[in-house]
Amino acid sequence: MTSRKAVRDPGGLSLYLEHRRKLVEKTLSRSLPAASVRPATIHQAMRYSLLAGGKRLRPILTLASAEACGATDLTPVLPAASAVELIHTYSLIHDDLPCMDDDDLRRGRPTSHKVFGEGVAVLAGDALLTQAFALLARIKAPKRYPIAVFLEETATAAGSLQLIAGQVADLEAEGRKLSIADVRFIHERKTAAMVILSLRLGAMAANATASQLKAVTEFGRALGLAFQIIDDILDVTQSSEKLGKSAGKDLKAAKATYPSAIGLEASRKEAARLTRKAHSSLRSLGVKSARLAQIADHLLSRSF
Ligand code: GRG
Repeated sequence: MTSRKAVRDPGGLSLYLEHRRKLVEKTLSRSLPAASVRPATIHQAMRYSLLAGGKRLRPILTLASAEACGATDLTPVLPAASAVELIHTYSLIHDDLPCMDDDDLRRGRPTSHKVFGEGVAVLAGDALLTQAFALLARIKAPKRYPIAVFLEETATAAGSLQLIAGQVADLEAEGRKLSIADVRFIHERKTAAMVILSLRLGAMAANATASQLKAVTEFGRALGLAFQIIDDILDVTQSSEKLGKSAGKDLKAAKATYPSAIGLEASRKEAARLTRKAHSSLRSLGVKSARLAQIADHLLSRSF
């Protein structure tokens, strides 16, 4: 199916998500050197983590955001969608390292450092992050947004004010009882910043107007926080097998989470409140944003 046809996807959400996942998988595979290219170890490690499955939520949001802003051809949006998944995968590899969360399981498989050793795992993360910027640099600039804007926004979201800020605050919070405001500070940076970026890149690739860009940004702010609260809830309520990563780790490592700060039921209520807020942010975008709204509902339904 071509990407142009995909925009008209008449099926339900699961068909839509499945189609988008396949489109993203194909693009991701093409975004990296082949596993045999020297030095093969690094390319094998990059491909091992990037092509290990995962929900592909962030690139799917990039594509759905572009559609919500009027895109009918997804081809020009795919490099931005891939870039966010490369950065996300890098952050997972590094987060799993012994010096960070020290995890053995990710996306249902042994973590990168377990398979390739710590040195190659660090470098695979570095190389994925770097390659993300190469993909962004190749985007054909839409009228309203020069490529420098894509690069700068991505660097900010992945940098020491957002993603890395969240990770540092998370590391420093271990074992301490945090206020809900502190937990929110971490979640907004560690998780919501990349969700907002995913949506903004899709909107910008679709040459969104300022008001469309504002709407998807507000949606991302609410959805990103809801997504991390739901992730916190799942860590307590689901098995490792179901999650494809070690469950119950947050409690063991005394991590900063919503359930530990306000309890499970209040966390569910907060995720539901944020999902309603995400919905109302989309109002001005009209029917084109229906998929974004459905994705928000779908994510929330995982927490019950
Ligand atoms: C190491 C710079 C650096 C950052 C790490 C992403 C992250 C920050 C840590 C991973 C652990 C964690 C719970 C992060 C919060 C974001 C999150 C819920 C990640 C998992 O995302 P999913 O559920 O995973 O979309 P898949 O595998 O489906 O892509």
